Amino acid sequence: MFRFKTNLKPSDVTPKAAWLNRRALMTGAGGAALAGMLGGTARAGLDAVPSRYSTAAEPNSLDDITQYNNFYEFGTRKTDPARHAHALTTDPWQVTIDGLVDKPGAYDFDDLTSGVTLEQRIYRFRCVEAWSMVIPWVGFQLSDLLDRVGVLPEARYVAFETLVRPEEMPGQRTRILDWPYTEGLRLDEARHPLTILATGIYDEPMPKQNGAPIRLVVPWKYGFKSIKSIVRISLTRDEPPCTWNLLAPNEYGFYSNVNPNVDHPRWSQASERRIGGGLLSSRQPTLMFNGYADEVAHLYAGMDLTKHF
Ligand SMILES: Nc1nc2c(c(=O)[nH]1)N[C@H]1C(S)=C(S)[C@@H](COP(=O)(O)O)O[C@H]1N2
Ligand SMILES: [Mo]
Repeated sequence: MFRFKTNLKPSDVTPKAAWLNRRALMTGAGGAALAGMLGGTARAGLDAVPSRYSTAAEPNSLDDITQYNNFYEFGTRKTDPARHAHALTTDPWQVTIDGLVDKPGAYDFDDLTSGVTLEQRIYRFRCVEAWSMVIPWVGFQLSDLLDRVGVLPEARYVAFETLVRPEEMPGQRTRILDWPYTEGLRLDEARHPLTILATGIYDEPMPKQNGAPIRLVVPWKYGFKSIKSIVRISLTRDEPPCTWNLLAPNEYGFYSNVNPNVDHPRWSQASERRIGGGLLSSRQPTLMFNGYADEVAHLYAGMDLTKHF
């Protein structure tokens, strides 16, 4: 059985309904008084206040988040991952960390996650296809892991690889992509506090269709940078190969920062469709760096973002 190790008390990450109710309560008039009356429950709720990096935007439902996915290892339709990912074996799971590090090795998932503080990070998530969601990830900063394995001074990039297991991943029995799916970040992007390795959503271990047991989340970049089901992390001197960038470099840049002013060659990036049932579904303007400009714009100071898209 897959075991989910967390340092959070169960009360810290609550199911959506309870969390939303509590938040409404806390922000409503008289919320403080009510919270006092509710005693233990309300106290636990205070512990669950989103981290300073969380958005106040309304999270999507677990249904939205787990039924509309991109995970080409399981097929190219949005419904394929939910249909096929249950077959993926995620325990045991090892992540090889190699390249320019002090402590290379094959690390068990449990070793990677034991002793780390898991946080709830409610992030906007913007796919390059111009749809978006708000997702309450559970995870830890990639920088914590980099510190633990010790990055050598020559390292300038971090490369990531997804599992290759065609027996369990039907999409990998086709040549739609060149497997393994790979991605990469500049080291300063990888070390940025917004960059996390996520191991859950809401209070659940990572659903398989979302990249169990561990995936990257870089909220200011288009979704394809947030590589799923990671089995290798390498510290490199040179810019690593990235699946979509190699496939169509004029369409998908190495950086792929969300940018409403730089259109995809085949569609506008100025706005996005927020996934959500019924009336919640809406068209909205896309924000520079997906709304994280205050935190990350300095990483790209002086760069021509139309050239380094
Ligand atoms: N290994 C792997 N990682 C991947 C993908 C993929 O096909 N394979 N798709 C990417 C794309 S295009 C997006 S938008 C997000 C979708 O994440 P979600 O399904 O959890 O919303 O995963 C990204 N990570
Ligand atoms: Mo995407």
